[in-house]
Amino acid sequence: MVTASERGMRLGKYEIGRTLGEGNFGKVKFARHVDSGHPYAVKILDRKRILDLKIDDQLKREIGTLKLLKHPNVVRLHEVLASKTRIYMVLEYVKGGELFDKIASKGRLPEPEGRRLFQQLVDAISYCHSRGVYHRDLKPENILIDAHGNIKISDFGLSALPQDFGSDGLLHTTCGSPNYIAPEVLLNRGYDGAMSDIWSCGVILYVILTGSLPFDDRNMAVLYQKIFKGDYQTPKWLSPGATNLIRRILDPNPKTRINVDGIKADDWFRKDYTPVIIPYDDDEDDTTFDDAIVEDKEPDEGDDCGKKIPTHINAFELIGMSSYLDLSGFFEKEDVSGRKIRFTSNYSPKDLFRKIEDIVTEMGFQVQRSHRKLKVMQQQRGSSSPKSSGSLSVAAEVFELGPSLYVVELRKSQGDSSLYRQLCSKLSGDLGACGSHHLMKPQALMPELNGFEGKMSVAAL
Ligand code: ISQ
Repeated sequence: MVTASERGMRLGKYEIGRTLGEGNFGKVKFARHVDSGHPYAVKILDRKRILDLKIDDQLKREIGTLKLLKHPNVVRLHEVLASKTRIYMVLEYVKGGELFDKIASKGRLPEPEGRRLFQQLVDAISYCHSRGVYHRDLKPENILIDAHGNIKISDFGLSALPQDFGSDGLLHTTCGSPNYIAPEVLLNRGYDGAMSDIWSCGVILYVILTGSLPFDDRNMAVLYQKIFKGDYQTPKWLSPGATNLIRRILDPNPKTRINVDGIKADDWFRKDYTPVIIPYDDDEDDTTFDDAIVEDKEPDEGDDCGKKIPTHINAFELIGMSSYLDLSGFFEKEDVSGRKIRFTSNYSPKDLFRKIEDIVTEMGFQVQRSHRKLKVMQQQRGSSSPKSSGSLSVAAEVFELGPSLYVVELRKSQGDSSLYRQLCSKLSGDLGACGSHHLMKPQALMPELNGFEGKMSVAAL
């Protein structure tokens, strides 16, 4: 439904309509080009948040790469616009909805239909990987179905933004829904983006063909164990070809896991396979890709209205002009997964909570301890008024994966995202498992140690 505030909102040459979804990094709204009448989807990013995370350069690079991705099974980025406060990614509009909804309503797909979609998925990731772009958050919600029943992958490249490449050149991450995440990603010790995307494709193939998740459990520790072990069941009725390919993909060891070329050579995969032909790129779109500054007349963006900004300034030059940093709300609406950080640790839960207390104290917070709670406060420099305070409330949960291997999950329930981010990097840096241990051999979980939970409140006054 189009709400009153959205109706008639203009963004340059686009009329903005209803909200299509809320994914990682922001809301996506329907838009129509006023001259051509062509439909688009517009992803709205908050510029302050991007600055605060110091990912403006990275976003610039990602967008530069995303503009070059032109594959029939990847949602196309048409144009990037910016206002004073926001960045707008004008994307191809995909009409059919999410693959997730299709499976949820119709159940598993017949094998030939599932194979056709999987072939498109593999074609798309193979194309993006060959251009150095990794998805890292592949799941049915990111896979849209167009009006012809073909897949279109959204959010390619974007989920890598808030994380860093470590000094080992591998991606390091901590977020995301675990069901689709490769074991090496959950272990957060650096991973190959291509191989972890392949794992997610294997989970998706399983979901498409069976209608259920290969790895699932209400108990997070058990879920992690299953993922680390590659412990899943295949229904007896699934064809041997599909069973075999899924087994080769859901190999917990990324070094022995089948790669894209292996998948493309697989007999089950090759049945009725017509590789996608990439349309000839006449570069027509590139000439209109100049990042443009727009005035958006969204009612809640009064500060943008009425200001004439020259359209020839690159949107990212404008971002660079601002030095004001404010992380507030970065994860709140748009990046739900950003509220949650996971890392593995070799410290025991008791030591973890003690060390968390030590670290936040060292960071200048005052800690008040109560039953299963740490309340931490800090006097901000130059601030005496409670009005300028930031506060943070974080729940910390520790799951045992095996002897001396734990997953720490930090979840911000409310408060200052800048503080939260600082805290998360410090805690995961200081307490995270070092690369010296190997993937733990699965052990029986000790129920009394399983699923520790504590709460930590941090407030900067
Ligand atoms: C394109 N069309 C519809 C919905 C979308 C959601 C996210 C990204 C692109 C989209």
